[in-house]
Amino acid sequence: MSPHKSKNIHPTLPSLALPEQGLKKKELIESFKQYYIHLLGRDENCRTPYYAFEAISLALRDRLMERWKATHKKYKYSGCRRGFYLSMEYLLGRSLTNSMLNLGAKDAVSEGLSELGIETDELINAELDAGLGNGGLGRLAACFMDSCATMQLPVIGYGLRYEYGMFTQNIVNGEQVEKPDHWLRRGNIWEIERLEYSHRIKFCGRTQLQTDESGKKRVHWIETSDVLAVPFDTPVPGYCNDTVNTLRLWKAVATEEFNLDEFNEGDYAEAVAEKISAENITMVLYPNDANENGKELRLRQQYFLASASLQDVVTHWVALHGEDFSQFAAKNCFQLNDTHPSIAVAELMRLLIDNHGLGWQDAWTITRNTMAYTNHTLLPEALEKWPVSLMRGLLPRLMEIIFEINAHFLAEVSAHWPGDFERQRRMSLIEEGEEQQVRMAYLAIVGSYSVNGVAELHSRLLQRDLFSDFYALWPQKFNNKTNGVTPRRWLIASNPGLAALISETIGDDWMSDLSLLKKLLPYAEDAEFRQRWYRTKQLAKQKLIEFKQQQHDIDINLEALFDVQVKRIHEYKRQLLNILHVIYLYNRIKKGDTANWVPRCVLIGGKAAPGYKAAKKIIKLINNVADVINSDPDTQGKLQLVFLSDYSVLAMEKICPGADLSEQISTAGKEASGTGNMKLMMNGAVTIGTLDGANIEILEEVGEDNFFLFGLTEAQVAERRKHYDPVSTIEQDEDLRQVVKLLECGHFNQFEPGIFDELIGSIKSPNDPWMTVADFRSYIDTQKRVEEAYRDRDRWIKMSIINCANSGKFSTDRTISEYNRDIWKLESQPVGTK
Ligand code: 26Q
Repeated sequence: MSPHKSKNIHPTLPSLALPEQGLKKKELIESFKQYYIHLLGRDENCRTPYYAFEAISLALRDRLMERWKATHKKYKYSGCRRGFYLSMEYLLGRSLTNSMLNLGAKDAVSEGLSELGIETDELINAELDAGLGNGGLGRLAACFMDSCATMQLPVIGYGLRYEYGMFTQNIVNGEQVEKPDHWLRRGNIWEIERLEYSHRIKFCGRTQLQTDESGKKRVHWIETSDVLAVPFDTPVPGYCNDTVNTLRLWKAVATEEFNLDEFNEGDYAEAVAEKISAENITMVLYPNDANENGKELRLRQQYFLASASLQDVVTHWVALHGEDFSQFAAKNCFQLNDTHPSIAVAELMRLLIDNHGLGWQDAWTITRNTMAYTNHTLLPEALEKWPVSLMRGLLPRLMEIIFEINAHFLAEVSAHWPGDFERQRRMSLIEEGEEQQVRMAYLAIVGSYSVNGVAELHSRLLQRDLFSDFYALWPQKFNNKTNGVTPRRWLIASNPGLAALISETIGDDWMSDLSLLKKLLPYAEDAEFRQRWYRTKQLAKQKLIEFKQQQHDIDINLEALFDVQVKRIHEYKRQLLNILHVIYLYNRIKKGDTANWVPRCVLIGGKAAPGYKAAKKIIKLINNVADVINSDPDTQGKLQLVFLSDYSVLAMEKICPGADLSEQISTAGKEASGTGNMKLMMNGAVTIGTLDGANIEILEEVGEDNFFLFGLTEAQVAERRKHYDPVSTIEQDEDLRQVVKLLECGHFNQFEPGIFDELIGSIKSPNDPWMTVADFRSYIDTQKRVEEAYRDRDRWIKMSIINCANSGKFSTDRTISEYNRDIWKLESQPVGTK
């Protein structure tokens, strides 16, 4: 019997009224003490702040729990349409500050704790980051959860509960060394296990056509190896509004009857090994932010997420509506965070047809009206493909369904373009070749009613290039949803100093309507306000210095321009271009060309995928250049280069308040959107950037006077590529020639000959896809304009204020309201706990 159908075995339970738990200082602290002393068994002699962190978190969790229940009830009884966000990644970071903030309990907690002699910051720092994601896409999912709850939308997030999150990065001899991140080693105070809502996930086995009593044919997927999906729920509070949504993460657990036979036959070790292999599914997050094709475990993870989540929704549906699916599409929609969960298209078909007896056409109509797909990449090589042979072995029934979807789809294509076999070949869900492969993006497009990119340019390029055939067939499916970031985490919580200054100046309504930040604009002309803004920035820079000093003993100059590039290390993001500029500055210092010098501290941080050799070499280069520059007496007070190791959500919370300059320098047409650009802008950093991703929209918001634009446009990149000749560009540019010479002569790798040869070779190649050399001159000249602007403090502060004031568009509240208006069409569900 499905868990949803079970009768309430404690009929008195629902009326078990609990005393209301206030958010007043006194009540919170009573509750804190109760947990600290009685549940955790600690007292004032306890030396580690961890248990106090747990106790205060439990006290807050209780308060969330009431609201969580109330929200759940509201959704249940209103019978509202619901949205489900399917994502392999949620980069949540820490939760304590967020819970305090969204519950409106920040002051009560810190005052109460301080009366007990406890420093709230110490407890905040005892929490580990939940790093269940790689970068932009994972953090976007977390920001979306915050905004959905804040806008009181009935959205559940579904994901995987990885035992190990994103690796931690150590730098040893300048190189990245990965260390596993066992973030759950002390448990996770914010989650609740819900065994009763577990589902069984099938793998392997074979299919068999059977005829039932009524003569109806049904496919049975049999002889499978099953794994249990056990949900762990995390509360997602909205901002001061009593809504608490759910993030449900699945953990893989071996089924109970696990290989009884083998146990009984005495093959104990085999049986235990298989159990472990089942539980491996959710053991570790894949640390690639681009496609690492063909790994079976990854496909297992994807199907595990899709199947568990869809079964959850479908069993819930059946518990309420029986086998009547006529309203299913009217009441449910699924947003696919990239193609990672896109096997959901075939899985929904399977559940509807094989488990609930729907016909193909009915099931297809439902599927096509419930799925929506978001693409996050323009790099064709990063589009996911799975070998047919692999999928057939692991998911035989799904492979059959995909072939059938493809047959129907190709019939549509041929009806639209009769006789155009070349187009059928191009659009087929199956790529032919030495090895047949399933094109997951095409499956997602064919099975969805909406396809969106994550910034204007990105969405346009998807239509023009990557998915042009599909756009020609179904133009109405395609749309844009420019990304955002949640201002609760990325401004209010991370930069309390600036948030307070803003609220003192324009009130605090901006916190849930970020467009109101525009009210700051007139204050850019107010000298006293600028002075306060400057002081706030300096304080944040000081704090950033202190944060960095915990890692490394380096004296950073507070007066320097803080020039920040933090993001995954990838060739298309062009950290190399940044380094070329640093070497250029260094060379000028060495030549004595330092009139009107603006001191600069270049901070670069990011992780490289462990298997991405070139990215790892870039990290090594940054560290080697840093060693040479920072230890040269000539650069003192003028130039520093710092590699920020182990970049993470937590690190970004410390970095963005203190940044002056935001480096967004990808090759035009390659960065889908970027979201670090938005976080930095919101905190008053000025962008130096190419016309790429959401940079273009940032530029539109702030105007050319408040943005340092450089580089080729996407169209110019395409044109230049035809006759790209970096070697002659280098020869003709004296500054660049000297920079490349310094690199080639081994100045930064004196005891490690040749280690950078490949990197240097890559930018000198006419086939360099990222065309780093092509943008060098424009970048250097624009950096000169940056210095001029920074030298004029008043002008710089004005730019900083104007950037923050115009960042309203980049709140995920705006993004989510657009998803909702155009795709989800959910009704907001106000919750009252009273
Ligand atoms: C795929 C297959 C196997 C293993 C891993 C992966 C994988 C995992 C993560 C592929 C891609 C990702 C993440 C991609 C990502 O973060 N993209 C970024 O998404 C942001 C949010 O939309 C954008 O702002 C960035 O421009 C985009 O690079």
